[in-house]
Amino acid sequence: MDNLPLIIASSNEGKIREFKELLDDFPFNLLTQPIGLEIEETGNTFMENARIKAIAVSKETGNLSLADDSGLSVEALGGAPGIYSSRYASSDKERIEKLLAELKPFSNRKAKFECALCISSGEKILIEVSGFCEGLITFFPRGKNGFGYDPIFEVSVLGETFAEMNHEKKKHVGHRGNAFKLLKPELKKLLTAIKN
Ligand code: ITT
Repeated sequence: MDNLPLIIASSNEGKIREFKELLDDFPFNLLTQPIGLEIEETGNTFMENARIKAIAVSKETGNLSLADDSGLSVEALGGAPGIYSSRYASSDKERIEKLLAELKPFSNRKAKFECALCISSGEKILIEVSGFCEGLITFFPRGKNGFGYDPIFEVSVLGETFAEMNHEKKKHVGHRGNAFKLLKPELKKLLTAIKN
């Protein structure tokens, strides 16, 4: 049997690379969403936005789709940028500079990454799970790996930023990896149900 198409409902290269690594032991034909498809993220939570993206891409392509809505919530900023993490500024560099400037007056550097994953078939939600990672916002960017806010997010227990970790380590401790740990058993059940 040919591998089942699964459309990654994202245009973020960093996320897509992580998805491909996290799903490499599944028999999917991983494809990315149609270029130029604009989806308005009108939800009030990460999960609402993940559902909106998964449904839009599945309806557009006629295949199963997997969406991720994620972001960084900073305690001293009342949870900002949160669901606005991508819209906070127009490039990774500007987002990092803006966050460090806003956080300058605060000694509380606690922050949390969240990743909401949703798999849908058309409008039908098949699986949804969330993963988290707690940490601290550094005073300066550190490390060259990853994407987005990775250089300023230090995982408390390890003392390293996501950008200082190799892919394997980020996969192990990160919010997306933690969400995938919950997704995988559900995905196995889904594949068995589809085959039978
Ligand atoms: P898609 O909607 O097309 O997937 P996006 O980048 O707009 O791409 P989101 O709306 O979910 O995705 O915004 C998430 C933002 O949060 C993302 O742009 C990064 O700035 C940040 N982010 C999410 N996961 C991250 C990670 O693992 N490391 C660093 N930053 C991350």
